Amino acid sequence: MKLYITPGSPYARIARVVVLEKGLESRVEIIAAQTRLADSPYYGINPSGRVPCLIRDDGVGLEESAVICAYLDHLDGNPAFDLPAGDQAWEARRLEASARSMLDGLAVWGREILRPQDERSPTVLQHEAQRSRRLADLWEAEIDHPLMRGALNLAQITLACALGLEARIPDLRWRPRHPKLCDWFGRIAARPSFAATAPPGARV
Ligand SMILES: N[C@@H](CCC(=O)N[C@@H](CS)C(=O)NCC(=O)O)C(=O)O
Repeated sequence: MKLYITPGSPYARIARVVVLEKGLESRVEIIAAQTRLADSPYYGINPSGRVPCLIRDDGVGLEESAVICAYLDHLDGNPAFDLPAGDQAWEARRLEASARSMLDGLAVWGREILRPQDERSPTVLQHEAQRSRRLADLWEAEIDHPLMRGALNLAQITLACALGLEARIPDLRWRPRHPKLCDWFGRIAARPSFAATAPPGARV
């Protein structure tokens, strides 16, 4: 299989973490795609131009980090990241959605600062900075949830990939006033799967 990524994409990082956590390195070739480039050859592989994209062994392409993670997780018939049973499934979904919400906002922010200075929208920058502050407060309160402290799951992976964007967004400063989140992030970032996939610029 081929997993198309960019080194700085937090969505691609989620899939790369799952590749490593599931020990799939020998089955999944990681390939850097040229995104956001006119006429990129990558558009012939994935017309949306987005990463991650997994090209399965049968040639079928899968988009969306959550879909790719579920596919990779089920390859060995022993999934590690399925939802827990009963009411806990709703808690897992709720936490994963909050983590993805933070990630989606930070991705918009990160994209905005890659634009030429005179094309950046101060309104967007301010909106996303404020959203990130509210969500860092939310996670400081939520990080002791048993699902965030127990076995690795997609809510944890997604949140860690979101917080890791501090390496790409200089004004993202979620650490001050969030000691529990700092401690949680420090531990998850030390896992080999996270250390190996840290975005360029990250302190590892
Ligand atoms: N919802 C998608 C988001 C993927 C996404 O937005 N990827 C960005 C990189 S962080 C991308 O490929 N952007 C290139 C483009 O927009 O052309 C997922 O979870 O995989």
